Amino acid sequence: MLKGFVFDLDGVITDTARFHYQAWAKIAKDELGITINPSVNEQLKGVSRMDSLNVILRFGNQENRYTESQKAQFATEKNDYYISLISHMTPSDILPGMKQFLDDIKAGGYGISLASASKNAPRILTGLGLTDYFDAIVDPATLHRGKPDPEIFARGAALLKIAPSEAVGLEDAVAGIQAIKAAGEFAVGIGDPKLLHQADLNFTTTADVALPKIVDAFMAAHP
Ligand code: G16
Ligand code: MG
Repeated sequence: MLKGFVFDLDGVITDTARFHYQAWAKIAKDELGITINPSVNEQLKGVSRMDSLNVILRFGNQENRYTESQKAQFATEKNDYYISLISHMTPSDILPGMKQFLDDIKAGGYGISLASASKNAPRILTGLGLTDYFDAIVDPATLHRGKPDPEIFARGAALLKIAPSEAVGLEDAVAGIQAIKAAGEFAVGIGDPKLLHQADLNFTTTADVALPKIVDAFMAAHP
């Protein structure tokens, strides 16, 4: 029986990727002398802060140039700038259709949790005015491994006190869909269906996401 929904944040509820990109582009240029491009940006989605920095250093062939404490300093600087960018977020930054979808699942009595790799997720939900919809938020600082490891989505269901087989996970990234499937949950992909072909059900954009379609597909998969 379907009992709850576990949400990714960036790319599903709001588009923070553009702010991550803006902040990383500035730090990369000013501090590392590396000019990043949109293809690097794709590799940062859903990836933790420190792993994102490592992706950028690898891209600039500077993998072993800095000490861990220097790297921590760059990551802090990026985060300070990122926080200044997201501080202006409002409910108008919710992706199309997602407020209505959250209202529908709340009205349906389902549990709702957040499985975001971002340590800034609670702050972002506050800006969007969505905090009260969430029964639980996974704290990414307590995780051992990032997506595609199932840990974050498994925790998202556990916090709702439901079994993975009773949960739907929503994701826009390939690694996220893999994490949902590995956790034993029903995967809803949002984005290019070719890219997200491992999902159990796909919507091309957030505006298309509809609760009845998810319930039907979930029930068909759990006869
Ligand atoms: C998000 C973004 C990633 C970011 C990560 C950590 O993941 O997609 O680009 O690096 O969070 O964010 P922070 O530096 O704020 O802790 P998700 O899981 O919401 O897609
Ligand atoms: Mg995402």
